[in-house]
Amino acid sequence: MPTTQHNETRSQRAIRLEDRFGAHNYHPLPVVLERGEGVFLWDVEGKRYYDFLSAYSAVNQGHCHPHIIEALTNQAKKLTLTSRAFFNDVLGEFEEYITGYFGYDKVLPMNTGAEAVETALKLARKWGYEKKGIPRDQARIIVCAGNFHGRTITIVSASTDPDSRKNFGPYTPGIDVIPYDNIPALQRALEHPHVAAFMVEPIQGEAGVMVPHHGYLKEAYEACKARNVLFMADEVQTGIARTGKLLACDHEGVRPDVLILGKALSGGVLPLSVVLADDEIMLCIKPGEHGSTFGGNPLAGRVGIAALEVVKNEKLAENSEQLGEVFRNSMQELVEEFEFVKLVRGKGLLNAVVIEPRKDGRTAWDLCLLLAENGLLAKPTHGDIIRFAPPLTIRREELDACCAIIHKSVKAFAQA
Ligand code: IF1
Repeated sequence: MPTTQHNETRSQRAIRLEDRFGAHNYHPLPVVLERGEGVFLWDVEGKRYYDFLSAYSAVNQGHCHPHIIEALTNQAKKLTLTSRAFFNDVLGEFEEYITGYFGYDKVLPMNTGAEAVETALKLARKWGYEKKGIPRDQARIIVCAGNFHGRTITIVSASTDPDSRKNFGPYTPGIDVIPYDNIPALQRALEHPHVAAFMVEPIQGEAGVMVPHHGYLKEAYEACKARNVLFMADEVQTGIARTGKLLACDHEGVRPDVLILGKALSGGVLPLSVVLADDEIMLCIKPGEHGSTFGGNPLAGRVGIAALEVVKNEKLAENSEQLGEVFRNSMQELVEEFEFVKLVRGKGLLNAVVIEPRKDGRTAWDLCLLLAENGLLAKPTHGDIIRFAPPLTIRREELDACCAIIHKSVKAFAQA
């Protein structure tokens, strides 16, 4: 099978191979990357970019962070996987470290964010039947319109995004959808006696960095407590210092009953996700009732400890808070100067800019192509929203350079 064609670049070859041999479940920007270090990525032609997507907030600690890579390589030479059929010498250490770090009794380790979300849903239902006394198979879970919690059948059963759910039915029952950032709607949904949990993103990432009013999380938490319903926070994208606090819930002093983490829990080095909860909830799952082949493997355990150490040692939450302000102020100048730059919103270094499509049909996608040409990688979501989320290790002078690239690109986009 010929795998090279005459006078094609390395980028063209990589894109051709993916098109021919890979499923077409993504539409990437035409950039082929081969190396990452800190806030930088290099493509196969050697061009350097600032990474302003951070693999959807999985690389908060920067690409290939030396402390994390050292933990990975040291453990990889010793033992990578035992399965949970046996104990290993890392899992207990990781569990003690992460439960102390976030302040919960217990942790259930998984791999992807979706698996952690599914784990939380199963935990909520089990708790609902065995502790709250909900009649068998009658438990309900409340979610918000505009949510993104992953791509399993149950999770897309909760989705309001046609692309995520169309033609994947039949859908999982027992899910109630309410508007985001709407306490009266939540209170009405909580009147149902069989609600086990309310699962919510503290800031909706995929929906376009939708930041609810200050107090929403606290009011929602209290409404749930008044009805003996679990408040479950999906912090897969907003957690691990991304929004300027260790957790987005920390902005309102809310301690979720069930906390879901993923992505940057490993610094983007390998899949690692967890569910954290106290004994009354977590011990509803008994031996043999849930698990996964790779869940709790020693390699992920060492990487997870190292990744969380970096967050603390390098004060990533503080940096995210400070530089997020700088970034939004710089973007606000563009909002004031260009009518097609509608608004900037976000918290910490999770931000989005809304770009109105131009009369000639050019959209946020075309602006992202210009940004890439100018050395900055970002990708639009839902057509007109560009999410800007650099690694939290970014320095002030690097952020200033990136704001200059964005200003330059928007100006060129306006003139084209
Ligand atoms: C894709 C989106 C972001 C998440 C939250 C759970 C998960 C995610 C809040 C599931 C995952 C990823 C999935 C990835 C792109 C990215 C994404 F655009 F899809 F929606 F970040 F906004 N909860 N988000 O954001 O975690 O199973 O992926 O490890 O599917 O294209 P996962």
